[in-house]
Amino acid sequence: MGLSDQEWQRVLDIWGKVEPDLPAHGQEVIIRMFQSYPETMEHFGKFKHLKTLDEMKSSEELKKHGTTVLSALGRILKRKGNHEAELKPLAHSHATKHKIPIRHLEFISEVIVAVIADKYSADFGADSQVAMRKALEIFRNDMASKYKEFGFQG
Ligand code: MNR
Repeated sequence: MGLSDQEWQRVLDIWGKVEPDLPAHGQEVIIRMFQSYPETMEHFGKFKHLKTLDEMKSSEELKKHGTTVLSALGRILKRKGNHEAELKPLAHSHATKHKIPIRHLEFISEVIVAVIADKYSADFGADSQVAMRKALEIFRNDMASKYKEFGFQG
């Protein structure tokens, strides 16, 4: 099921709040993902050595990666589901190179919603959260079907 125009509007409205502070939020998302779901760290040769929260917070490389992830996600959300061109290369690298299970995309989706809810509670009410979860679910479903085209069961 797709999102209504109103739901996409809610998604893009809250993204508009998140966007000016993308590096800080990206850093927070990656750190929370690593802390809440430690197995996600195993995909990252370049971050495996980070042991403590302080080490994670001090890593410019981690912050840069967080920015990369949220920038890509923002470009996808702005397509309002019409995201084939943006999704395909991402699905290709995550299926064939990084080998990221869909389960881990669920983890990061939960973390993204939680980080936005923490920082923008006044602007991220129940209806906006529902809309964002739906948008992230569509993203994951489309990643999953592309994964299969690339021969990765996810
Ligand atoms: C790289 C976006 C979720 C693991 C990248 C890159 C982008 C990206 C963009 C850089 C270009 C490339 O390699 O395609 C996303 C988006 C995600 C997401 C958007 C969901 C919202 C995850 C999850 C991971 C993971 C979940 C693991 C648990 C990786 C790894 C790399 C990478 C590993 C390569 C890092 C490096 O530079 O060595 Mn991703 N992601 N990603 N990603 N992602």
